[in-house]
Amino acid sequence: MSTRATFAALAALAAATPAAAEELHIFNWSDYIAEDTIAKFKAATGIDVTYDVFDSNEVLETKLMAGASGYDVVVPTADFLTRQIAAGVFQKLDKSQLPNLANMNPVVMERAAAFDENNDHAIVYMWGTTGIGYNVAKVTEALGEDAPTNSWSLVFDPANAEKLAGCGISLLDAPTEILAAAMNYLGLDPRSTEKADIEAGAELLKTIQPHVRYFHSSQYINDLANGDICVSVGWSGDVFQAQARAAEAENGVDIAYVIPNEGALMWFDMMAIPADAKNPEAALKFINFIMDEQIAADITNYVWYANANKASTPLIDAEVTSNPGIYPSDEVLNRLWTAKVYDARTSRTINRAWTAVKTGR
Ligand code: SPD
Repeated sequence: MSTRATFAALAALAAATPAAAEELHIFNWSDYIAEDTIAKFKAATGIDVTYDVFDSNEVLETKLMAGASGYDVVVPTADFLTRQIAAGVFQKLDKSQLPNLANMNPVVMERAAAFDENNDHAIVYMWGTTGIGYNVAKVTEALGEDAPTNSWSLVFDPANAEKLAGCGISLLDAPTEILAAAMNYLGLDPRSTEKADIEAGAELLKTIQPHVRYFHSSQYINDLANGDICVSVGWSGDVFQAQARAAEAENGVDIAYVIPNEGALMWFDMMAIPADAKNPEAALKFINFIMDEQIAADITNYVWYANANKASTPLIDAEVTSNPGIYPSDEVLNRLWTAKVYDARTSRTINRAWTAVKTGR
């Protein structure tokens, strides 16, 4: 074949071969998206998605700080995001590519802007609280009709924890959150960075540690739903998913979620694009897609976490919008605190204290 004929044959082959599909790599929390969201994104854009999950900010942060995570969109919680922005982990969002920003709730976005000035690097994905999920029948059986289900004393009072140990207590493996809840229970500022306060929280947790079945941040959904544990300090939507799974299984397990009277953490999970993302254009398309009012409503209806998309509110099921554990009343909102952004020294204190709690030493 002549050289000219070879080129012609190669050109014809190239024209016949479809271009490789664009790819997007996403790293999000487990149990945090509707079943069809990714398929709908692919149908709308033709972009192939690799979707991986995690259940710990610390795990995500370790990957991001090491660089070259391989992800185009990640979803850190706002207080972790602030530290990561300072470390240069994220690129600024090109807001001209995000027309659906008009759908977002300005009040929630403003709260999130406390962690990322002007919302320059990240958009709220979902938000929620860290409270207590419990098996109504088993808690009554262990503690009686007067069980203090509206109070952190349900788990943080060692006498109660001891009585609940048989049916199973789990705590999130989320040091910053559990230590803050313990400090709050002791009447200390849950946002305190004083070593003595953090250590006091740890001492309290050590008193209940022998009664804790495990520290884990995703296993409790199924375990609560199946009746394998009876009390979890967990994330709002995850507890409601446990409730829904039990109802679907018709196994007679009744799960409730409570934001304790003493107050609780309110947090925001944020979509952001790593500075070294390989496909920032597709990442922006994905973030814009999530801000579509129907897509945001579909996710909230599936995972039972509140979103920050005002336009989606009429599309959310009434049983979700009217649920005070998902959309708390103003009175309850006033009892919620937001996380402190810890400096490196405080983070070390927290990590040491947490290791001591988990090992009981
Ligand atoms: N299964 C989804 C859980 C999302 C939890 N986000 C983390 C909040 C941390 N404060």
